[in-house]
Amino acid sequence: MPHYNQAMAKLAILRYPDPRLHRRAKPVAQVDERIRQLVADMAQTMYEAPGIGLAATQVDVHEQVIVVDISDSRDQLMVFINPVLMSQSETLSDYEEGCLSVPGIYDDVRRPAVIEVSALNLAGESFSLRAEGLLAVCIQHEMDHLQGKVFVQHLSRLKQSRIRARMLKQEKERDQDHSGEQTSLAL
Ligand code: K2U
Ligand code: ZN
Repeated sequence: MPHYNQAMAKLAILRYPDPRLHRRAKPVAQVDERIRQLVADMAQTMYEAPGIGLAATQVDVHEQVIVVDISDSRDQLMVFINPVLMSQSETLSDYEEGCLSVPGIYDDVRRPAVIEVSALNLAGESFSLRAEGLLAVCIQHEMDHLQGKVFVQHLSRLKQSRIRARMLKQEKERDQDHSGEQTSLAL
């Protein structure tokens, strides 16, 4: 877990089909204290979910910030600010993806196997990275989020409608449980 001098907060993750997940994120104008605090909060949220990636869109912040950590030791945080896909291989690969905004849903998505991405780091410096394997999948999955795209949109229309129905049912059950708790607390 990286060390930051400000208190960190666990942020609420938007659930599909929340329309805010489909907003396009704006470029970060200045890598300042506010962005460093956002990254700290996103990293904590990702580690606690647990997940191996998180995009600012998922925590209802519509700026181009992504955090990734695919390490087993969970202490190799990668930060991508204003990421740009510079190249992608013709070779495609399938990976069974999940998403913290679509809990319980996993399905195969085909993406370019090797990518090159340029971004700013937390110091505001530009860097480029060649990625393959799970790292390439994760970065592309998170960059989709910044474009307002959720991985289920790579699936068939039929699957999307079934997933949407299941997510809405899950949310209704959660709301009922929650209102039940509130009622019992009020008694
Ligand atoms: O919701 C998110 O964006 C976090 C995603 C990142 C991800 C999705 C698919 C493939 C790779 C990364 C995941 O929910 S993090 C959970 C997870 C953990 C290990 C492997 C795959 C997914
Ligand atoms: Zn996701």
